[in-house]
Amino acid sequence: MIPSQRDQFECRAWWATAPLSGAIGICHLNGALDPAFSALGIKPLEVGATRVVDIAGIDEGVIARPGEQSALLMPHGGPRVRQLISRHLEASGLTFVDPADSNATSRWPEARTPIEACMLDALSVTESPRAVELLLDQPRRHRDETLTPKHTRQSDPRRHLITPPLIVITGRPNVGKSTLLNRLADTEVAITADLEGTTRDAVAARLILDGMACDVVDLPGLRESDDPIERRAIVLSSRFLEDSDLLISLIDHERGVPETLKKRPDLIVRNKSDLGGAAPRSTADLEISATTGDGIERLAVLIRKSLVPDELLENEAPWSFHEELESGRD
Ligand SMILES: Nc1nc2c(ncn2[C@@H]2O[C@H](COP(=O)(O)OP(=O)(O)OP(=O)(O)O)[C@@H](O)[C@H]2O)c(=O)[nH]1
Ligand SMILES: [Mg+2]
Repeated sequence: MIPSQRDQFECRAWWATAPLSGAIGICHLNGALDPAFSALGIKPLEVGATRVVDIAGIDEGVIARPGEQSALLMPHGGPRVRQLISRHLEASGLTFVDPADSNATSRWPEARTPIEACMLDALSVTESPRAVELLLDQPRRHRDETLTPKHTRQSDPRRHLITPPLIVITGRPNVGKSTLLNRLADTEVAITADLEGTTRDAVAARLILDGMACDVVDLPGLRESDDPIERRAIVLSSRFLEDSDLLISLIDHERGVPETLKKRPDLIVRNKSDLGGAAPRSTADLEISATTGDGIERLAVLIRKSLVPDELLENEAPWSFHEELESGRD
């Protein structure tokens, strides 16, 4: 994109990250950078350079300058730091823009084509390692006129590589749902106990499963209960069932899928393989032991394949991964 005369002198800024405590924030600066650097008390930075800097006495962070007119300021991402930096920059004459009101090309002036701008947009939000190579290859694929997209953005399961899919684990009490979530997360995110009704409320964690970022939710066990709070928690958790992109019905070595399950599961996984047991194996797609870890890697692969099949990852056709590619602006 050739910047207009106005763009060359004006510096615009926007936050590419949500205001979450503890995270790193990314603030894009685009336009004439020297006034912005001096407002922040940062010494001029060459194109391609990255430096740790004091940001106007507000925070310490990193600044990177990928292009003549673009820089990325990376302080701590908490709401207070972000607010102070925004105010400071606005007081120095910078304009903050809402990314939703601008198009990818103006957000990424260093991109050589609109498709590259869309790719940079997608790369800035995806948490899935599997998306990276695919996205980097899209400018080539979109240039090749012999290839045509096979899906729209919304119908393409590869969208799950950009927006983490919701994976819900449901099942009877005590089958090991929380133990499985902890095993997948490789840390204790949910309380487990040999006691029915241990999980009273849905517990969620964002995990990378076979290279794909997913939000995995562990629900309270489905059972009749006299406790009004537990009954309410079970009703509330049913909305996760409705919204799930992938529903896992976890069964154990003794009992099968509960008849009360409101939505047909995408996967039936039989837990506690270390205990043998009487429950039929033939109904399950996979056997695992959440305690020993047996079958957990196979489960991660099965989840990813169920959501984004191998043939789509290997498919050479261009990917409509960005809404601007469909609204005809490319
Ligand atoms: N032997 C064996 N025990 C397991 C396995 N997975 C879970 N358990 C045990 O089963 C019991 C129940 O596990 P939880 O993870 O709390 O079960 P849950 O399905 O979350 O139960 P609720 O929250 O009550 O619905 C605990 O004592 C676990 O240690 C497994 O693969 N093998
Ligand atoms: Mg539980």
